[in-house]
Amino acid sequence: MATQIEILKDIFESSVQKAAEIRALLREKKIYMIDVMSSPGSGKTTATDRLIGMLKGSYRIAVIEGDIKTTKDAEKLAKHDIPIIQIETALYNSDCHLESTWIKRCLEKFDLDKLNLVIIENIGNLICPAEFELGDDERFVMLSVAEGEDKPAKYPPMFRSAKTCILNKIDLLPYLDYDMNEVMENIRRVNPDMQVFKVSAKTGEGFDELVAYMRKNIDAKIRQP
Ligand SMILES: Nc1nc2c(ncn2[C@@H]2O[C@H](COP(=O)(O)OP(=O)(O)O)[C@@H](O)[C@H]2O)c(=O)[nH]1
Ligand SMILES: [Mg+2]
Repeated sequence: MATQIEILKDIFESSVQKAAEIRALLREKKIYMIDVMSSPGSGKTTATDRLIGMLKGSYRIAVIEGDIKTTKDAEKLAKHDIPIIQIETALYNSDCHLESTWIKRCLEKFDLDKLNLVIIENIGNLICPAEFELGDDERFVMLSVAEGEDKPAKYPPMFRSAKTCILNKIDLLPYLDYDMNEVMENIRRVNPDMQVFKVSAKTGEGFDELVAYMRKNIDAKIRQP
């Protein structure tokens, strides 16, 4: 008799399953989780540093840092004296994205009863992190003006998968031939509902608006009866 060949239809199945478990856990514990994605160097760590500084008076925050190698980003945030776990994917085939199974392990290590906000800094790359559900409440895609206006058009899955775009490094605009209308048009074409915040993680410009928006979303989840 011929061997029955099975086709694995959903290679992301276990990852999606874990993400669903994470979502249920975070709902029960009333914790808001944000996944921050971008290409390397657009400013995720610098912005996370600033956001923690602005939010830690109101929320109990933990961070999950993803990189292929080093604990450099975790070290930059250590001054905040909050729980931080670094994932080095060099231990897992140098994967270019974070996976829900690892996020679940991190959440098991945190004391979840003492947290209400988890920020994940995903691996720097505009491609595969978009494909892997982590069970978060919201995805931020960060794009720095130094990367050019065309990235939303070139990497549509990333810009479609996130709800919010943080356009960073606007302090550099005087030194660049950057067309703000063009980038906004490229974003709108891929994701018409995307919320866009224009900021400088270096100077802090635009962060009051971003933080107000974040507070509204976080509070809507963690303060519900
Ligand atoms: N001029 C300027 N530089 C920035 C800004 N945000 C980050 N940087 C710099 O960009 C580089 C990469 O930032 P980092 O936060 O490490 O990016 P990540 O790789 O996305 O985490 C560092 O040298 C930062 O100091 C910004 O708003 N303006
Ligand atoms: Mg970083």
